[in-house]
Amino acid sequence: LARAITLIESKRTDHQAQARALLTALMPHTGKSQRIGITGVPGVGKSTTIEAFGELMIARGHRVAVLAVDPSSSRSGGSILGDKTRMSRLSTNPAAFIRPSPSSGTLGGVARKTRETMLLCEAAGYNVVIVETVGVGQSETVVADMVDIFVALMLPNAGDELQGIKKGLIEVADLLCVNKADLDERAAARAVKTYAEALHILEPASPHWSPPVIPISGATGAGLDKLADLIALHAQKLTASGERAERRRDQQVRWLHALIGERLTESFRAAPMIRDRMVALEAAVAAGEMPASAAADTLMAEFLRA
Ligand SMILES: Nc1nc2c(ncn2[C@@H]2O[C@H](COP(=O)(O)OP(=O)(O)O)[C@@H](O)[C@H]2O)c(=O)[nH]1
Ligand SMILES: [Mg+2]
Repeated sequence: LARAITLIESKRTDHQAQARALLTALMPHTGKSQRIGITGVPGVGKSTTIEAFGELMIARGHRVAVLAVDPSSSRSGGSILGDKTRMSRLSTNPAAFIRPSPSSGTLGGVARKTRETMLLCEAAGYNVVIVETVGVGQSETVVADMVDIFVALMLPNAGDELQGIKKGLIEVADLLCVNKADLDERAAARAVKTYAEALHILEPASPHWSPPVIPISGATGAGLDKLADLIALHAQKLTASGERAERRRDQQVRWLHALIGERLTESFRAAPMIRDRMVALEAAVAAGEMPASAAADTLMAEFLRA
């Protein structure tokens, strides 16, 4: 599995061709896992919770893969997901597989590798795949679009935090967990209530599922059984209604279109006549001498002519 992933992450053209052939051959063996996305601000307890939750799922008889989509890795090389050493227990468990995100690349590139790694993990027999990401920038919508259920971890100080919550995060979450409930149970209960009310005014994405809000503690493990039960219930309901299959179909097609867009942009930027003209037209647009739309049309026309 690790070798196959290295192949997928490789930038060499021959490796990429091999990776494509491998993935194509493995397609019939993919798709049989429960795909779970987990997000939350740095420090909310994602790694701690995933480790305890992963152990619980293994105790329930599952094989668990943990992948990361880390938007910070693209530019600084630094990680906002933090050290992976926190999952030291899970990483030595033979029924677990842990893979940090590739250390370079755009968010789109990292997400592509993560999607393909997910398929490899499924083919290797992992029936629970957890994708961890931070709730900053675009990474949470990117991850929400590759999983069956998207779980957001929150801190118990909801009053302060609610102000800063991006509406987008709550809108894509299928399940909200108020973590660190062990620190102050009453504060956690208040936060659960606040989030439940905030969710109540939103139209649920599915007619068969209203996102629940529960208190948990990744540190003590409290609430994680409930979390596992709710995830199983979500899978059961949305599979029965056909929504899960539909969601996956839509995700695949959106992914296809994203890839096409990415490749077109790449070949556009790499085209020699574009590179030369781009500099001049960029300057003209920057100086306000030419409308951006006219510059784009000119470049596109040249690209298509070549
Ligand atoms: N008391 C308490 N501390 C926690 C809990 N979950 C995580 N922490 C602590 O919060 C800090 C950040 O946790 P971590 O899992 O690295 O957060 P991440 O950045 O979201 O991955 C660490 O010091 C953890 O030990 C919890 O449920 N209760
Ligand atoms: Mg972490």
